[in-house]
Amino acid sequence: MTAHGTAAHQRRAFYRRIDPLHLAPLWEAFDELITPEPRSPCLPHLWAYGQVRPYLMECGALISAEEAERRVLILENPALRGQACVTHTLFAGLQLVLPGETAPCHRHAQSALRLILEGSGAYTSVNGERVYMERGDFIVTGAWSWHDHRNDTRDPVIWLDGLDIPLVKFLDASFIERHPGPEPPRGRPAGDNVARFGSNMLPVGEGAAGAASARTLLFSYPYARSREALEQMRRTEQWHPHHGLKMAFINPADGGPAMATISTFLQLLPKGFETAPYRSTDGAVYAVIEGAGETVLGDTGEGERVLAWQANDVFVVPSWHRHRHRAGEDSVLFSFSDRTVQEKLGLWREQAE
Ligand code: GTQ
Ligand code: FE2
Repeated sequence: MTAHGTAAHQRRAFYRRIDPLHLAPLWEAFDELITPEPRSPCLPHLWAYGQVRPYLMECGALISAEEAERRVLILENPALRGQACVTHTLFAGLQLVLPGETAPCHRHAQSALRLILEGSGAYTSVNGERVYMERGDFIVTGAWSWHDHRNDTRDPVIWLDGLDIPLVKFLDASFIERHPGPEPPRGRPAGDNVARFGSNMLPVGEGAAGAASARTLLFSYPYARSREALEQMRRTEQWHPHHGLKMAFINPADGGPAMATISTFLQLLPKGFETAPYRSTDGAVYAVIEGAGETVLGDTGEGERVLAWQANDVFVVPSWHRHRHRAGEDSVLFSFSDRTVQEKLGLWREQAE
């Protein structure tokens, strides 16, 4: 046997001897563990609304919102089947509440966002305060806030859920509590939250902004307002080469992200605009609110992947996947990612070309 062969043999024999002690050699795994750049196993994928919606409606006949607690179809990353993950840190799902239904009140350690895709006039209540839903609205349910959903309208309501379920699971920090009574505690009147915290003012005497910034103050971001901001700003014609016109939703108390664990964005891409190649370490989930276009992943030619999208489609761009968006029409994209978590940990990076 060669000297090299002997060494390899001796090493394997050694690994077998230490194995029962739950020991393993780092040097055999090092290059897999500490890679020169991110190598996400997650795959890019698009869920076409027209394709998924009929199945979501079938769920309506299969189980009630009450029995399901939440009637949601999970958008599972094709590379992470069975794990309820759209990326390693984030959960995404489509939720249906039919006319007359209530999804019961609970609270949990996980933070949730809703992006309304279909229906008008249903509500979710956050700590008892009703937030009436219109298409495109972005609503936050901060960690440990009581929330229930109710549809008193004549049409189904469907929205995209985004939660930090995988992240909280990874940290082994999950808690949930179901509200004991049938009725959730009634909070402030509808509209109070936007008036109180979403009007470029903060109530004097409700605590310093510093103390408030830890909590989710503002939980209602009506589309009419954010869309109007984009519409006004587009007149300057100052398009960012990599983002078009992209705004981050913020917590008005400190200018930080609207949610503690999820960054959220709204982006306008005018008809014909193509963003320059870009990648960042936060994998992102996009929902198409308006328009149609495509997102090209990978490099031109070899390994290129095209996701063609239209209104209400949802797609995922994994971490460190180079991509560019092309808008075939004036388009508005909502997106969310774990960027704020990475920034807080000093990990976030981007590469703009
Ligand atoms: O609406 O409260 O998609 O608790 C997953 C967990 C939605 C919700 C989800 C939840 C909810
Ligand atoms: Fe929930």
